[in-house]
Amino acid sequence: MTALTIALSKGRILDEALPLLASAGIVPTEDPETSRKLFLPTSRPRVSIVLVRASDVPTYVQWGAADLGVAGKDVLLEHGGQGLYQPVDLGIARCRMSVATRRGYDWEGTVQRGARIRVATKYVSIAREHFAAKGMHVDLIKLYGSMELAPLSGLADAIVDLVSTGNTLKANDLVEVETIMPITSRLIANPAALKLKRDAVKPLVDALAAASASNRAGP
Ligand code: PRT
Ligand code: MG
Repeated sequence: MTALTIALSKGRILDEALPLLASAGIVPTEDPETSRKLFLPTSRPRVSIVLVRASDVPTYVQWGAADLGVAGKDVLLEHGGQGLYQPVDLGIARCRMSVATRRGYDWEGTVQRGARIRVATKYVSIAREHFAAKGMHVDLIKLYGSMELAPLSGLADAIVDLVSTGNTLKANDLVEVETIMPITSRLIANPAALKLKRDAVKPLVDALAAASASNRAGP
């Protein structure tokens, strides 16, 4: 049987992907959260899981170091998606990409006046495209974390960040002023693996599509 490698990231994607993989008959033989191994064997003899940073998952799959992976739409849009198939929206790790400002900031007025503003974000491509489509002039400031700090410290007028419960924004006295897009995580596949390892990959893709069907249907 063909060997298969699946790239995942620890945290919410792993938590929500494991039940889907389990229904496809793939269960890690060690606890991924506590194991120090980066390659985890599974209940299927030739299938293993490799744990990498969330933003590195598309890179592993693009170069064929992993055959399949699970990555957020945010990560895929920033990566560009070159050399990747995205056969299934798994409907997991659901959140939204939003614009937020300090409470009390006159966002509507700023947009109407067409004022030039500073926006801090880790998601520069998504932000650039969003504001260009609105015809807004923005200076984008690239950050790697703690975006909430930017409006509070005066670094930027607004941020573009992921929001799920909204608790992080609320705790920092920030408000969501625009929703850019809903975000879920997708199954991604290396095109060559999809062809050359079709007998192993196709049933797994189909099983994951079936297991995630109720996620996509929504509540
Ligand atoms: O942490 P690391 O730098 O290694 O990578 P990462 O942050 O990309 O990984 P991880 O595991 O945090 O996120 C993986 C994927 O989960 C992301 O690419 C998203 O597609 C998805 N996801 C879903 C989220 C959230 N929900 C989310 N709430 N990713 C991040 N957040 C953060 C958000 O950035 C903000 O800081 O959680 C905070 C807001 O949460 P609420 O609930 O307070 O609104
Ligand atoms: Mg994180």
